[in-house]
Amino acid sequence: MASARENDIPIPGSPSPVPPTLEEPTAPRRPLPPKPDQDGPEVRTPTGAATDLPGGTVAQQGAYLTTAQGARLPDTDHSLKAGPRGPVLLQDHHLREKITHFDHERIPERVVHARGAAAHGEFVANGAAASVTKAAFLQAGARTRTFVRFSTVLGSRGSLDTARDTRGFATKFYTHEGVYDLVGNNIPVFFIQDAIKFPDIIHAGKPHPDREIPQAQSAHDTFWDFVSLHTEAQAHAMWNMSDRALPRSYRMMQGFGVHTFRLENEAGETVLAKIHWRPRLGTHSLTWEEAQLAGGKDPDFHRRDLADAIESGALPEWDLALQVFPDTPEETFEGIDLLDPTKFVPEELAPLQVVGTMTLTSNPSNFFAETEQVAFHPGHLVPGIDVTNDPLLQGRLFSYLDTQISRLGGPNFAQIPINRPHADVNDMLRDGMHQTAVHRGVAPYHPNSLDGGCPFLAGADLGGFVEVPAAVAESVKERTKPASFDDHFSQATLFYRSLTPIEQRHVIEAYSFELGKCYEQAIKERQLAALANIDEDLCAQVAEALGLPAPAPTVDIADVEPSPALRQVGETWPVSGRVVGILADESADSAELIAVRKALHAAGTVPLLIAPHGGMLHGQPVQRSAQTAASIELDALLALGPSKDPRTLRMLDELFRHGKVIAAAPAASPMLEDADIDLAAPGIATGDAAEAVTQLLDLLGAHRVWQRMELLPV
Ligand code: HDD
Repeated sequence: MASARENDIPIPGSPSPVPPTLEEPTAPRRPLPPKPDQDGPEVRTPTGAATDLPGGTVAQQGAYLTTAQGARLPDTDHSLKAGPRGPVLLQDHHLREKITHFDHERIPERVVHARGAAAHGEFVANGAAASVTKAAFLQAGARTRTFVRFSTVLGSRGSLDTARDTRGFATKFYTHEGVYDLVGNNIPVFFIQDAIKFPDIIHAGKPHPDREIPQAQSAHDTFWDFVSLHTEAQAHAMWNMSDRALPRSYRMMQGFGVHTFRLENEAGETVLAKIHWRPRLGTHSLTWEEAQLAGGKDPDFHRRDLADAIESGALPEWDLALQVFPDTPEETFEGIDLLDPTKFVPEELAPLQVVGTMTLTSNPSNFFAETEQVAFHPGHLVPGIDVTNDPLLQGRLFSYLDTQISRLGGPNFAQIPINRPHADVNDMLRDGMHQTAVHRGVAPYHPNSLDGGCPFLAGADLGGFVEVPAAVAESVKERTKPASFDDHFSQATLFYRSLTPIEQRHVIEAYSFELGKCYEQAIKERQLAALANIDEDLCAQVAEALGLPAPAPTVDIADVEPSPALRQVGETWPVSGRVVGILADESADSAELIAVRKALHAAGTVPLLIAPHGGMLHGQPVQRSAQTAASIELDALLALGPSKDPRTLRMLDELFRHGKVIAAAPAASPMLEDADIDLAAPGIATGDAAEAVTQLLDLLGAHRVWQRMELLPV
């Protein structure tokens, strides 16, 4: 190639057109192998043998940078130009490949549940479910790999974690009978009774289409317009106004399959069942102020919490439990229509029977490959678990498959490593966008003789999924619903009246806030009219906050038997994984500092050392400085030393108002006084450091100092 162009007009001082010398690559280093428990599911051929298809589990091979075609590259920082100051050449294949791929890096976010976080885990069955279902993964001792994705519903992929919202709790069980997906929420009831209304409720909850605000919130006119007009949404809205919509952590959330499912055992007997996840750490929430602070200070609050807890070894655990009902033709239990997804069955009426435990054991290696590309579907079922005619569930059976086709770019999303079954796959689905399997044979049709009749059909005796032959009542085709679906208020009343006074106060504040953010008077009045049919006192208090008259009920308010199991206050729970700040400065006694840190570790909590500056304090690594510490990430604080930093005093004030345990060694007491904290208030532990730690751990079990919160003004 000619390097000098003889006819060029010389430009004084121009650099020589000789290409820059390429630097040697740094010492080759093999990419880190994935952790053993983070491997993608194995790739299986039709005969069941693991293949070595490229791209299965490890995306990077070799130590050198290559093109997508495997050609090694000497430079990826300079595009190919006609001279150092010349235009870029179209022939630069590497530039075009790199930019083109980048241009297409994003896929459409999920239309709902776009923001989420996930982890790998394992489920171990205790065998208690064997009498009601033949599902292999629920038989005694069965161990099954899982992948769980938690999510908010309304916000976009980059929105905050701590929005007031329902949370998704979707679990993929990689069973040897095929994938089973339990695609649930942290609230056991749903907004609507028929899937045909799903686009409506979601359009109402999403940001307004003109300005695309507000993001990830229900405190706006369209949401309350829909909910107040469409009273079947009142029960779910009530849960959303409660602390349930502000989980402290994904690790401290219940999960519900919501619908009633039909289970079948080996003998062909069936029962109806609701499926629950119960967190071993208890069900805990943020306060509304904490949630709002976290939204600004740490929008990744829940994502970080989950990943950090797993990384620190505080592995989250849930028991899987069933509520079992007789499979009667009426499909009701104690007067509750089991096909109505706006209704739940109180635990006092149908106790939860634990059938196994799931532990989340590792974080994803790559967010996009796993958390973003995982595809759940309530129709991914295994023998022993079948659907019912719940009209919401029936519509979901269509929607989830359909949505993956646009979200994941075609019908072959089951071949993406995170979605691959851990069972032999031998389907007759062929070709299509992103086909990565190399199918053999000539006869992907049934019956065939050319491939020896393969693949063969399997009846129930060979582990085939055979739908339960549930009776279908003879009827006429009509767009309607059963009369039992008409009760829209009684379960909202049941939920509200089951709460403790402090939880009820939070509900009143939440309605007042949300409706206070609406502009339309008519919407506020209509929602007050709905509240009047739920609980008159609730309605009166919200009306007062809005400065509106409280309407009278238009129906007889249900006479309910409260369900104490719905309360989040009043019990004690393990403190494992709880975050305890240790506030100290140079004046701290180093032996004491080490001792309290050890004691907090030993109790299973995660201590965070907060010092005036970063770096080290008495040989201990400092995790937060006065500048980076935030009250929202602490479940409790142990103050060993004084501070006059206004940011620390503000943090103390927030901790106090949010009902967090505060323990203070003698040297820290004056600081508490500076922050106007009453040392005699409930949940303030004093004494020497060792004594303060003991008291702190004891108080932490209740999650918050509820007595203090009850005393504080609203
Ligand atoms: Fe849904 C996602 C839970 C009703 C349509 N849904 C989605 C996710 C969860 C739920 C947890 C996120 C899964 C993930 O992490 O990838 N959805 C529920 C529950 C419902 C429910 C518990 C009621 C009991 N959903 C529902 C209806 C429809 C949908 C009635 C449509 C008719 N849901 C979808 C969807 C999504 C989805 C559009 C978006 C992304 C996806 O499916 O994979 O198909």
